[in-house]
Amino acid sequence: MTDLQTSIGDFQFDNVFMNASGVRCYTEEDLDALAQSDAGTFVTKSATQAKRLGNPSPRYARLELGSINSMGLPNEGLDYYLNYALKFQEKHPGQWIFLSVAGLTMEENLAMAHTIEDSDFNGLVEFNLSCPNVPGKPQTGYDFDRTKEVLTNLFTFFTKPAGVKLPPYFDLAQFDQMAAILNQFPLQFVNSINSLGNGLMIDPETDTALIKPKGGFGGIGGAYAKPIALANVRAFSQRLDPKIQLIGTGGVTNGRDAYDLILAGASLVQVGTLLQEERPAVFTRLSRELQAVMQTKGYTNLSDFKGQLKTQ
Ligand code: RRO
Repeated sequence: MTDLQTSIGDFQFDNVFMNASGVRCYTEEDLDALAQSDAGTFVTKSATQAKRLGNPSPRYARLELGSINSMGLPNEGLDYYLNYALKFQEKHPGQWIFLSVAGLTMEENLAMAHTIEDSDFNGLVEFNLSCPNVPGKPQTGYDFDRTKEVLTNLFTFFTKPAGVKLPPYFDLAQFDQMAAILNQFPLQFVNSINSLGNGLMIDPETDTALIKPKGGFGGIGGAYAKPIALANVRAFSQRLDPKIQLIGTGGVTNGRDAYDLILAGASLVQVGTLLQEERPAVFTRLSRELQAVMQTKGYTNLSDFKGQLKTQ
């Protein structure tokens, strides 16, 4: 048997795949479909305290090798996702999900963290420090001092298992600086990467930007992101305290892509653009393809190759 079981800290999952936050996880119906799929777990759409409608449409476009989006953090508000999670955990003891939160200010993040801390939620919390698409709001993850301040304030009171979703970095000094900060906090995981922020694509027929918000600027996902995601997962796995596990997100279009993220050090693999395009049945295909790659290598467990990238 080729086993895709994995874990983050004490949380065990039967399958290494899950959705990337934002993709098919907006409504209860979306979340139920993820729960019923072959994904090992799932994460809710990044929440703000209050419901948000997000940016004007068109705000997502399919591209030749991926996607561009500027959704602008549309979501039903934290209470909606927290209530869903509480109902889910009651119905499915022994299964754990992720709640994603993305406050527009530090105060909002801390307020949401208090709400979760005071609740009976027993899963993991992903603090999204990397939303690229809210006009006038720079990504926290690109401001190292601010990231440290947010985490310092958070961990004065937050005791539930938590991690951060990071933007892609492109300079080795950035990995050094960010890892040095993250290593100071009791994080269970780091999720790399969010979309490649502020790309631009143009419709050749009309010479018009493909999406409407922000003059056409939006986050790029899909195959375009693969080498950047691999490098970010690898760079953090080399720098983070081994207690902080990696979730690899970006550029998965087949089982081999997931295998590569695991080789680079990922303990869970998130699927964004491909899930948007292929719906939750994609987890069945990806699982089969990853198992096939493992079989050709003679591996039966993810631990047989996780983090074992060879270099020349
Ligand atoms: O909602 C979005 O526009 C969005 C978010 Br919060 C994010 O973290 N990443 C992304 O590509 N889009």
